[in-house]
Amino acid sequence: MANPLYDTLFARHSGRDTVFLHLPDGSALTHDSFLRMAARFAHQIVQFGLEPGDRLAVQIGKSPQALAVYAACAQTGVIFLPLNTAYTPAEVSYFLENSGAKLFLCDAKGAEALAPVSVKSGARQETLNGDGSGSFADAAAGQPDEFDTIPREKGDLAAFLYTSGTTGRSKGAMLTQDNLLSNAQVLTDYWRFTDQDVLLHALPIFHTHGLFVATNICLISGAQMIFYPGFDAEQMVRDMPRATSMMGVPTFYTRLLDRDDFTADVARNMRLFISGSAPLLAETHREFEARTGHRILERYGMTETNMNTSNPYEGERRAGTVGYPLPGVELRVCDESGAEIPQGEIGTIEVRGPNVFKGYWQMPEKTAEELRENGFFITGDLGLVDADGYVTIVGRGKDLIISGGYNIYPKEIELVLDQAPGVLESAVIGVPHPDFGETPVGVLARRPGEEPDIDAIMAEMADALARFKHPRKLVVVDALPRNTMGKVQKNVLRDEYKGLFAQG
Ligand code: MCA
Ligand code: AMP
Repeated sequence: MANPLYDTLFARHSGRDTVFLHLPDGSALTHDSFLRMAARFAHQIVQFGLEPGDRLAVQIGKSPQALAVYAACAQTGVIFLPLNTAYTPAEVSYFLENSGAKLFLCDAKGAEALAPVSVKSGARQETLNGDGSGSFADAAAGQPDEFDTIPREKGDLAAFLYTSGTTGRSKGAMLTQDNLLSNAQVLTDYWRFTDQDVLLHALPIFHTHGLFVATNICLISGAQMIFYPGFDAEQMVRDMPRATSMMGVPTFYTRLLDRDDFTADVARNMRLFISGSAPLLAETHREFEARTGHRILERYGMTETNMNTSNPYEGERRAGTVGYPLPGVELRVCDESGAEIPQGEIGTIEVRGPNVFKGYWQMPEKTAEELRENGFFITGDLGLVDADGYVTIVGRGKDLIISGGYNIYPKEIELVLDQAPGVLESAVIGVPHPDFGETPVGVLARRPGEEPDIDAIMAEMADALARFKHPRKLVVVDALPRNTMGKVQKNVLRDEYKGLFAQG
């Protein structure tokens, strides 16, 4: 094939008048119209001087146009780099500079604040808004609606997704065409997606779950998507009778269950509910089955690996587990040295397969720390494999908080808190939250004789970090608990503050 990613996901639909997206205004977009838009974008990208291997960063609202930029990148061999729309200009600045993006597409609303950031990084900035308008769309409007696909190999890079780290510095995970394709193909078969499916798509498309899992599967199978700008439980309940499947983070499921109008009848045409990105409580699994008769299928993945495990489609979907390693994915549980430990015991999960990324962009040392020479990737998740082969994740070796499916690395917040006047040091912990699963709480040790100004700290936070990363509470104490080695005991703090957001 000339360009495996473009040919497999997109070119197969060329000339087809079948529906690809159902949009919130009631209209539908066909595969062919979508591909013609993508071809115009591809011409424009090339006209702006981008070549295969260059990076195109986007921080834009969820729209068919945003997906068309992804398709245009595949067709031109340009590396697609989507960014969370919640990131502040300070955060975006790092991603543009680190990736060396040549072109940056943003929403007109944020364009002024982002302009200095683009200038500093050397990226050309153009706008593309959630409604499809903007300088990029205007420029592309006059371009031809067919584009000669640029040949690529399956080992060529297709996308960068940035993932934060325990040091607080984000790393660009380099994903090849084959990383994306091999996984999407396996998942399409494993979860039995066909062109008869209609997927409720309410996830963001700047992360693995909404883009490389949900969207790629629909493209491979020819399934339709009911494409929402974001998650709204009321809309989901309204549209569910005309859908067959849904993918979501656990918050989607708890929010649906909070509604009395979410009933078995509403879910009557659904064949599959999939959950991932964060642990689904066994209790949510049971409540969902009692309400709808459906057993949620939970799976486990990472930005660096796409999906690793899944509960079975036909067999028992076991609550509290993430199922079996997917076909082609090897999974082992190891001690710190990388030696495999006996079945049933808890250790670090490592995975190997065609899904595993190529490494972190321009960070060979970080890559070497997490990707073994033998190809196994050290996930940082703690888990075990039971006698039946089901994988259970029991915790995280890495200091990570997952809030509503978004990853928050405490170090990033601690770096902001530690600089605040009156703060000697800080520790950020994740505590249970009824809506988001977990949420960050900042514990500040005051400098003797001084008092931190919480409002000023939160104002500083607003400039530095995306809203979803902000601690929901800051607590001031005299000193942080430490063990005999002098290390801050986050487990003691987690225990002390675990009831802060308890329900009822
Ligand atoms: C929004 N807010 C959040 C979150 N989302 N705060 C903490 N955690 C969040 N996840 C902020 C908003 O800015 C707002 O701030 C306030 O919380 C309430 O917003 P609300 O309207 O309730 O939120 P929402 O817009 O309804 O969003 C909640 C959501 C969304 C639907 C759960 O966060 C979401 O779509 N999450 C999915 C993330 C995802 O796709 N993860 C996959 C990553 P204010 O106080 O200003 O009002 S891929 C991955 O993890 C791997 C590979 C995998 O396995 O899939
Ligand atoms: P990300 O860095 O956004 O790719 O997040 C990946 C992390 O999300 C994994 O390393 C896990 O800690 C977590 N994760 C994903 N799916 C699940 C799941 N089904 N259960 C528990 N944790 C999960």
